[in-house]
Amino acid sequence: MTIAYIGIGSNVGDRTKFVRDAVAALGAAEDIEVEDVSSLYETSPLGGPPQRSFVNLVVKIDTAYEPRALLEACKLIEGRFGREPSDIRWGPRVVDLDILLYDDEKVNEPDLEIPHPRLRERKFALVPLLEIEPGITDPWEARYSEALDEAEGDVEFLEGF
Ligand code: PH2
Ligand code: MG
Ligand code: MG
Repeated sequence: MTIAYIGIGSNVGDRTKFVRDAVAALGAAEDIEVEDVSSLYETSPLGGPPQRSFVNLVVKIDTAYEPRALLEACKLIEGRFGREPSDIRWGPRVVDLDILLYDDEKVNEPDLEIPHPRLRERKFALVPLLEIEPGITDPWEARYSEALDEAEGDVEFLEGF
């Protein structure tokens, strides 16, 4: 089993219900155990067209899936929420599940990069990650807390999980 962190976001419809249901769907997957969940945050949209603010959170999981199988599990969950693979990049989405970290592994493939390549730049991912894991480092041992000052976006506490 391996510890991994998944970032979840929604900016369509009942955003808090969608992110909560996505956490439940992760936990229901055969080879995933949910270890911890951050609070829910309301966050300003980064990138893409003008769009509604997001609700974001981060989930810590323990998983028997290899990174590729974990990506497939995340995509399957997105599909069940009605998300189409062709949705506009960085556009509005019912639910988005992104692998942020997978133990201290590095993956560099066209459709799968771990650590998530924009994690250091995005407060909507960093703030919930650091809430559950204040001292967390990347695979090169650099602390994510040091990226917070220069990261982008506005993040407001919304409610506990
Ligand atoms: N996801 C994106 C692009 N921009 N902005 C916020 N605040 N939260 C997100 O989850 C988000 C985003 C691409 O997946
Ligand atoms: Mg995303
Ligand atoms: Mg995604």
